[in-house]
Amino acid sequence: MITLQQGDITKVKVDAIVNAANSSLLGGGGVDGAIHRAGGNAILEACVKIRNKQGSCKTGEAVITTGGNLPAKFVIHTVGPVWNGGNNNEPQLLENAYRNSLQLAVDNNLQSVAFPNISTGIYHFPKEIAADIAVTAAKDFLMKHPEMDITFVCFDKENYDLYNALL
Ligand code: AR6
Repeated sequence: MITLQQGDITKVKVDAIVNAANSSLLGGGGVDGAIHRAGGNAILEACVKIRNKQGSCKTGEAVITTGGNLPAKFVIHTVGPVWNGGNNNEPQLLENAYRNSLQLAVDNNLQSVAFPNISTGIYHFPKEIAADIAVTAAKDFLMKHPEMDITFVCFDKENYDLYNALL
């Protein structure tokens, strides 16, 4: 099942929300900043532990932490690509970010996952291409895992309208 809503992902009560993080995992602006602010220090502490163990999180990969004070139980931190013209594997890396986040949810026996529009803010990925990649990745994943509930949480109306047309 795929659900679409417009709003703030930090308010969404699902098993895991996905964070559009950077490879440092130490927080930043945009949705990353909002998630760390709303979820509290437990999330950052968990990120620091992961970094100490594995180093940074590569683009397209994902890690999981507690949701801290969020209504969501967990946060899956993934790193989308910075848009750099489109000939630097950006589409594949964005698809990897969605797919690896969903796989990590399944590996942790989670059923409901909410995504922001990864890479379409500070990382400047064109929204229309990104929406197509996100929806295609979600539909592909649901073929193998029909029990999953995937929600797209769009912050801005432009993204909401793009997803609405695709879904
Ligand atoms: N809920 C849902 N979506 C949000 C929220 C929110 N509270 N706040 C922003 N968005 P961005 P990126 C949307 O810039 O492009 C950070 O500094 C926003 O409108 O958060 O992947 C990281 O640390 C946009 O559609 O992430 C990285 O350094 C989408 O979330 C870098 O930004 C993603 O925008 C990652 O850049």
